[in-house]
Parts: sequence; C-alpha cells; structure tokens
Amino acid sequence: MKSSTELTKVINAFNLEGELQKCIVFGNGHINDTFRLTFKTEQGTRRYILQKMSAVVFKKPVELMENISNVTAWLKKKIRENGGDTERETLNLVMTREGIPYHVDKEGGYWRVYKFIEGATCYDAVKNDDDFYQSAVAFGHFQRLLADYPAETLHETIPNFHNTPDRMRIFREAVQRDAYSRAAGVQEEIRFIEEHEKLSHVLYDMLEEGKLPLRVTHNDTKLNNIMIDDATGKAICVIDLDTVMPGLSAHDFGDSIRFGASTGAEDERDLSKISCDLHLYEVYTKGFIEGCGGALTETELDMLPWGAVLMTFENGIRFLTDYLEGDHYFKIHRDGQNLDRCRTQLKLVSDMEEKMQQMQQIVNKYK
Ligand code: ADP
Ligand code: GN1
Ligand code: MG
Repeated sequence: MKSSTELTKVINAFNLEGELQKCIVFGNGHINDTFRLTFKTEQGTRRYILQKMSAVVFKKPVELMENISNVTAWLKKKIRENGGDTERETLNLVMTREGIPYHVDKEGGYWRVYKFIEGATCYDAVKNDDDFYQSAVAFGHFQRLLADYPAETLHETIPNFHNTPDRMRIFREAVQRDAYSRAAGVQEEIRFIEEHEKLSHVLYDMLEEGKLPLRVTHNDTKLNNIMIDDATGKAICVIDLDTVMPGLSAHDFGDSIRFGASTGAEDERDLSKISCDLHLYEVYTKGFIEGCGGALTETELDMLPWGAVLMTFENGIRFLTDYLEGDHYFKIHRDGQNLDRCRTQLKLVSDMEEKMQQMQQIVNKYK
C-alpha cells in the first residue's frame, strides 16, 4: 500500500474538482487495489472510485485501458439510443490532467478513476431471488449490447483467460515446481482435479470445432461485478470491465452460477454448507436467457449447464494453482484462503455433476 503523500500525488494527477475529504479502501474484488474518494465541491459532494490495476494480472495496462475506453464509449451510445442514463448504466472514466484515462506512478504502477455510481450496491451473496434474476437479465443484456461490437479491435487483456486446458497445464507445472512445499498437503484436491481433467475440454473443444460461436463477453460475471439500484432493485450497471474479450456465452452464464447459486461463500471452510441451489440456478437461467433476447444458438443453450460446471472447475484449478504458487494472483485476507476457495469450488463441481440432468431440464424449460 502507498503512503498517503504518494496516494495524494496519484489523486492529484486526475482532473477532479474540489477538495479531497476522504479516501478509503473499498469493495471486495480479488484483483485491483480499490479506493473510494470523497470530494467537496461547490455543487456538493462528489465520489469516485480510484483503482490501481494489478500489475501481476494485467501485463499490458495501456491496451487494457484502450479496451475499457472503447467499450464504455460503445455502451454509452447504446444506452443513449435506448433512452437510458449514461452516468449510471455504465462506467464513466475520469481523465488525468493530461487528458488520458490512466496515470503511471513513479514506480510504474497504473491507476484509473471512475465516477462512483451512487445509490446502488454490489452484493457478495444473493439476498433475494429478484436481485439474482435482475443480475442475470443485465449480464445477458450486456452480451446483447456488445453483439455487434467489432471484436477484432479488442485486445486480449489476459491471454487464454478461459482456456481451461491451458489452466490445467499451468496447474500441473505449479504442482511439479511446488515452490512453497504445499503440494503434500493438498493431494486430495490434486487427485480430484486430475480425475476430472476431461472436463477442461468440454467447451474448448467445441469452440475449436466451430460448434460454439465466439462472442464479446464479460468473462467475470460474479454478483459483485454488477450494481443493483437501491431504490428500484434493478441491476443498473455491469462493472469490472477488465476482461471484456471474445469468449463463450456459457462462461458468462457459468461464472454467475458458480458464485451466486452456491449456498455458501466462495471461501467457506465448512464444506457441508456448500451446494448448488437449483432454485437460484433456475432464477438465473430464466433471467439470462431473457436478457440474451433470443440471440443464443440451440447448442449454446444446451451447453449452459456445462458452463456452470466448467467455470467452477476452472476457478478451483486457478485457486489451487495460486495457493501452490504462494498466493500472488488473488488477494487473500488470511492464510489458506485460496485453498479454502479451491475446496468450495471442487465441492460444487461434485454437486453439479450429480444435478446435471436437472440443470439441463431447467434450461430446456426456458429455451
Ligand atoms: P476487482 O477487479 O478487484 O474485482 P472491481 O472493478 O470489481 O475490481 O471493483 C471492486 C469493487 O469496487 C466492486 O465490487 C464494487 O463494489 C466497487 N466499485 C467498482 N467500480 C465502482 C463504481 N464505478 N461505483 C461504485 N462502486 C464501484
Ligand atoms: C477475480 O476481479 P474479481 O474479484 O471480480 C478474477 C475472476 C475469478 C474471481 C473469483 C481478472 O474476479 O476471474 O473468477 O476473482 N478476475 C480476474 O472470485 O482474474
Ligand atoms: Mg470485481
């Protein structure tokens, strides 16, 4: 973490009006360092989100910011055409005093500022069916808004992000290297992943064979990446646009299920509390298919349940890899947290495997 003078220098680089009153660490993201800034201006209080982009995760921050600038400009145009509110329905970048959307600090760290979306909340767990349903409609709709986006102009911000076979390869390397001598303590988890290796190919092979279309997707659709309006309960804004890239609809569907339809937290230690809630699964399925507005092909619809299993499996692999590599990718707040996160994911995979037929029937009901 930076000293307050260094942080002030970063804040001063941005074109923000008024007097800084408060700067607090904010949110529960696993990747970026996020702060909420409060400014006093003649017109009243103005709040902003300041983020230091993770240097471990994002190797090409300038390209990343180019994606975000272009995608938010595109979304704004669509929102305006639909009569929406561009200040609240998408992220709004604040430029630096030099007129660019990022600032580089003296150690080479990349920073950005967004206007804070007021009167809305990001949830870490589903508190009622309707919020989850609304988030599903919004993530589906997000895909639809980007359906004609020129995909070839998007940079791949994290190469092979949802290439699960490649995640498997990296995992095996981490087990081999065992740099922190942690492999001996996680033999059961390693065995589970190896026994399920076939899963990693389910969607990827279909993509290679041309059976599934590549779309512009969000790729990180967990519940705390969407803002729910406090007054109306509607999902107003999809945030965390760092991984908007060409991808599969089943990934976006699946990541929301893995996080939101779980009966426990992602890092729950009591695995008896973890399962896939089929009622929440149904709520989300209905909303997502509606939000996609008939755009999904028959094969894409059929593969949605597999997206849920696969994204859960992939996150399990990624959490365990990070645990073996010394927790340098996902932020942790206690020892062993990435291992706990891995365990919930693997428990969910087993549970979803048992429920696969019901998960397919639910998709059939809404397709
Ligand atoms: P990470 O990649 O680390 O998950 P996010 O971009 O998702 O970072 O931001 C972390 C958290 O900060 C979000 O979950 C949300 O609570 C909050 N947040 C981000 N952007 C905004 C915004 N424009 N307005 C209000 N809250 C925001
Ligand atoms: C990260 O950034 P955040 O916290 O919304 C990660 C996702 C994982 C998720 C697991 C860029 O999401 O891929 O599924 O943690 N984002 C990145 O909770 O790696
Ligand atoms: Mg996030």
